[in-house]
Amino acid sequence: MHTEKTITVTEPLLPDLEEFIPYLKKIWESKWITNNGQFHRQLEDALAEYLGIEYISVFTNGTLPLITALQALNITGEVITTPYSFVATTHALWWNGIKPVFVDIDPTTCNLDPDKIEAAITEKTTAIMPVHCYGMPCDTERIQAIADKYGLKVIYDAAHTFGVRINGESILKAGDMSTLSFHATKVFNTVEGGALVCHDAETKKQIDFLKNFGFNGETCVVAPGINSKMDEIRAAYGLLNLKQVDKAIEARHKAADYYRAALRGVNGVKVFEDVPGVRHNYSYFPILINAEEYGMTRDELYFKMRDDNVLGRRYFYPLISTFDTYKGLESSNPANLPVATRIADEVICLPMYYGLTEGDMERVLRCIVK
Ligand code: T4K
Repeated sequence: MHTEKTITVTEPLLPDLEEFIPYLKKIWESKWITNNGQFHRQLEDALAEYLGIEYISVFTNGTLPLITALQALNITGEVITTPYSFVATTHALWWNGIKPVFVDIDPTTCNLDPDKIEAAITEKTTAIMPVHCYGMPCDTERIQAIADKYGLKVIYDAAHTFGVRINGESILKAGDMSTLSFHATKVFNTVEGGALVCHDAETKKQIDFLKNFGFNGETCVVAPGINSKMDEIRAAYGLLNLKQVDKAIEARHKAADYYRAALRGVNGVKVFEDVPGVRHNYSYFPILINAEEYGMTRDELYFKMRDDNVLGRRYFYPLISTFDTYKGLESSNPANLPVATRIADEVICLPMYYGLTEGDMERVLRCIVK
């Protein structure tokens, strides 16, 4: 029987409860609890300022902004995307009747490999939907150059990328649009929540119509919209969490350094290093297990950790391309995706969150370092 507490892959960053009560009182007094209320508006302004961008629309989760971005940009036909992500990325295409075309990933970033994108473009391709996996930046310049050459839109699934900057600039400035997730398991959370980032006022207006059934005013519906508005309680919670997100990222940075110092020399274990010029957010801490060199497979280690009550997660195994809905697609053939297939078989994300102690990390490391 276990005597030590369970260490999960993450724990949510929670606002101070006492500080939250006055916000709830304001909501109760106003009786305005959703539909573009005061805290919803304040959260959009505060996020734009924090993230260093101009136009952001908050949503009720991180999946609906993906679906909405595809609608707002009229994307049809085929879209090039990565199989190495959470399944929501590809589901968003499917829900829009778009065919996903999977392209392999670069082993240094776990993101779409720009060298392999052009070969997958056909006359039906209308967009590229990359993911900044684990918050590691895609090669945005090369992806944009390919998009420009072929007249394609680029929508980044930036669900993992809250607060990531390259040479001081928000990564959310890349592409035509970027989406964020504010799920409980993310660096910044609003319990459930998300956002869609665009680059001009007219597009934001269109997105705001789309997230409110397409309504422009009381009686006019301008487009077949959906309901994905964030309510006032979660917007207020988000305002409070935003105040402590830098502190949380700093704590994650320290934890990442601690893990890396202990794991760098371990045979068969690969850690990912920081990229110069990038402000990382340490949203996940993936390691790769080379079974031959390490002397144990990833799954053997994963279950050994579970036996010690350390719940790492195999994000992102299995690959999206192996799920029933997608496995019949030509691009899902594992021969087309050798790097993604290998990394999905080697990855474990170690526990990583604000509040993770050195004692917790020592317990994690005891499972891995022999
Ligand atoms: N695009 C990408 C690239 C994404 O990664 C995601 C979501 C999306 C799009 C879609 O965004 P959302 O629509 O979800 O906003 C989690 C999350 O549910 C999901 O948001 C996330 N990516 C995905 C990578 O992971 P699970 O099924 O692994 O979560 P779960 O419930 O097993 O939780 C993991 C651990 O977190 C638990 O063992 C303990 C801890 N936890 C979790 C929750 C929910 C808590 O301590 N408290 C909690 O309330 O999917």
